[in-house]
Amino acid sequence: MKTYPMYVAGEFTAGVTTQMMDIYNPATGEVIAQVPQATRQDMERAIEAARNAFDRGPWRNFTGQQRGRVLFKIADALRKEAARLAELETVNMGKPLTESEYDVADAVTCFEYFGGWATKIFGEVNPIPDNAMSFTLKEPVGVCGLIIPWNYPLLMAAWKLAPALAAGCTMILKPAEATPLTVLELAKILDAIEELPKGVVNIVTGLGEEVGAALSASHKVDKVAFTGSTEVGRLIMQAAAKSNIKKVTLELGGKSPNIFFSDADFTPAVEGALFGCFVNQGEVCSAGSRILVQETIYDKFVEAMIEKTKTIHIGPGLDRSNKLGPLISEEHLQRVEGYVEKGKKEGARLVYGGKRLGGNLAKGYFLEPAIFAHVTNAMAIAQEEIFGPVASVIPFKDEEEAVRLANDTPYGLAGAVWTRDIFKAFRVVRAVRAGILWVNHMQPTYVEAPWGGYKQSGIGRELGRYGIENFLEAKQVYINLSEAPLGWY
Ligand code: TAP
Repeated sequence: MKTYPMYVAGEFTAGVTTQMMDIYNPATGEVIAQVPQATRQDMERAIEAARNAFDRGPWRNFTGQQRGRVLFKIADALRKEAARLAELETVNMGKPLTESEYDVADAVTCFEYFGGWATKIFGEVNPIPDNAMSFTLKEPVGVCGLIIPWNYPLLMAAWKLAPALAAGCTMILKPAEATPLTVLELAKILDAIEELPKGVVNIVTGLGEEVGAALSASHKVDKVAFTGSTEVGRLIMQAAAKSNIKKVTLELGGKSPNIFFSDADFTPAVEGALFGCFVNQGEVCSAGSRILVQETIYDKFVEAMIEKTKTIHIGPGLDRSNKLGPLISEEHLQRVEGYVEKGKKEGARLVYGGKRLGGNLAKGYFLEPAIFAHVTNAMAIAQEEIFGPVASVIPFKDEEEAVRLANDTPYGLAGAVWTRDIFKAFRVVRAVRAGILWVNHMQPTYVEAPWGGYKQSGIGRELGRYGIENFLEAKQVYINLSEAPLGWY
């Protein structure tokens, strides 16, 4: 079994207590590695290293070109390791290998994209009326805590590390306790890049409630960028408020509507409903888990969803024929099964799946995708984020009702609309209060385009121009050009 150290102040370390945590393969339930279970003391050391690297290190004075080159080198090194990293991601997280391959490729693109931004950070001249000049400088926000979830381990790390590095920040990354392995492999890549000063990136493994909480409560951290549940996002905001009013960006949960009008292209629409909800085992913040279908095609649509779902192979992600892997853990599987039971009790009709798989998959955390029909939007399965392959199919009468149902949720991360009528599509796009709207597709995500939510799905945006702005402060500079005395007194 492999043991991974964490990465603090440019050194690989086991931490002060050398206590380790077991890391599992969710397809088999076996322990595959051990990583340090860091303490608050370890976290403080990492914060100190990042603080020191920001306040006294050379990184902050690197030119944009120098920082950009570091990012390009990370991208190149990641690309060379892509096959190995994708396999490790699948073994640790469970997702099908093809999806891990996409994730690693997207992580490479993310470092390249933000590498390009490093040379394009500039402020503007402000048109003030007096004989003076005002301009804005963009400066790195400082020491950043980056806290990420387990559903896209390496990719979520890239989404945060790449813009923070491009901006000139220093950072402490805390991966989710279940999935630290690809991030710790990335630490080796970072360490091999000579131009990256020690202490700029620190990676601390451990429990969220301990080291994650210490990071968000620290007075020495200037910003926390978090992706995870709305519940923990709330704790992070509280910790930021109670400590030093650190900046916070939050990418939180969702319960996204995927809306199908009767004039949609039927076959792609059915596939879009399944892909939107079941990709990555449904462990996706933007999962289209509320499938709103117009009454006139409802029965035919549900029937087609069932038939297509029967063809989805479920099993270990390393076997390329499988399109659905295991859920992340036994605990999470039980939570999702709990929602299947709840849906039945609430009176929704379970028309397909929802059972744990036995036989040679019994030791892993495999669940048949579940389809609930005749769901009403008030049911818990339509309101709460399940984070598993559970589809709630809700009928609607007309456009007005579709929009009302789509917006009837505390979340506002994403949504999709399927129709051949471009005018109707655009009306729905405008009416749904969410951060990402797709038309005739669901889930494509690009590093060039902003990502984030309305309402309780978060604060701020990642990726695109917004992604770099997240890690910058704006400093307004005023230069008096008048030689005359002020004449005030
Ligand atoms: P969480 O339980 O919220 O955990 C996310 C991260 O926060 C983990 O690293 C976790 O550490 C850490 N954490 C836990 N308690 C903490 C605390 N008190 N203070 C600071 N950090 C703490 O979410 P998850 O189960 O890993 O991921 C699923 C959630 O992430 C879903 O709600 C999903 O919608 C959301 N998500 C959102 C997006 C976007 S872009 N909006 C993308 C992906 C996922 P441990 O692992 O040690 O608990």
